[in-house]
Amino acid sequence: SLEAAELRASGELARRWSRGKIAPLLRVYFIMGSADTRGRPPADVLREAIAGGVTLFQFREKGAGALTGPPLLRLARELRAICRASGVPFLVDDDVELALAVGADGVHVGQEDAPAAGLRQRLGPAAILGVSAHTPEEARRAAADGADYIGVGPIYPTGSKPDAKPACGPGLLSALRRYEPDLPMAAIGGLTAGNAAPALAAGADGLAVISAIAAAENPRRAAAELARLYGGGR
Ligand code: 3NM
Repeated sequence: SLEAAELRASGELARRWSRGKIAPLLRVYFIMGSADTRGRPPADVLREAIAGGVTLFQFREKGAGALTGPPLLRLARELRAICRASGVPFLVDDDVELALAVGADGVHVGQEDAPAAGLRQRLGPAAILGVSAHTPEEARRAAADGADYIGVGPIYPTGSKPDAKPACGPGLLSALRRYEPDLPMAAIGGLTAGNAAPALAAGADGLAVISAIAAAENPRRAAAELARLYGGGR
């Protein structure tokens, strides 16, 4: 119908506008839950990481011992407040209810989570919506469903996600970049400041990391080293 076509067209326009804003946010994309910090308070690690140059944060509370119920909500609120105070957008992995409850800036979902099209509808046009994608078809559908960016990985083997697929190497990034020249892409999986250059050369706009920052001796320095890959830094 004409109405559907118009809606699609305006969605396309909104996405194109947001692309210029989204790609820079992906540069130092820090993902963390309470299991990732080697026993240190997540709030402390997040503050240090932000001081080092994190550009986007995702709260991802997963795995054995993951918080639930009121402690989960309490931690999400605490981390959300830290991000708000420093102007770093706050995303929630997978849990849309939690994202809505704490006023998150957006959500990231995998292929096995809630479909992106319905999420865009639920979260509204201003939300940042990320979708994991591993094939050109998944990338195309994510873009059509209103994703602001895709997460592509694992680039290298990762110890942070037990059910991760086999490592794909930076080559998948260049393949997807050919299919989706304008779609912001975050590389993820086993990335560190020392091994991430090929992912950026292959067309990633940014680097999503858990352990490189959350498990680092010095999370501030670790984030700064990632930020320095883009020149300048802070
Ligand atoms: N998603 P680290 S890999 C959360 O391939 C996540 O989609 C992945 O942690 C994917 O930086 C991954 O410690 C874990 O390897 C990333």
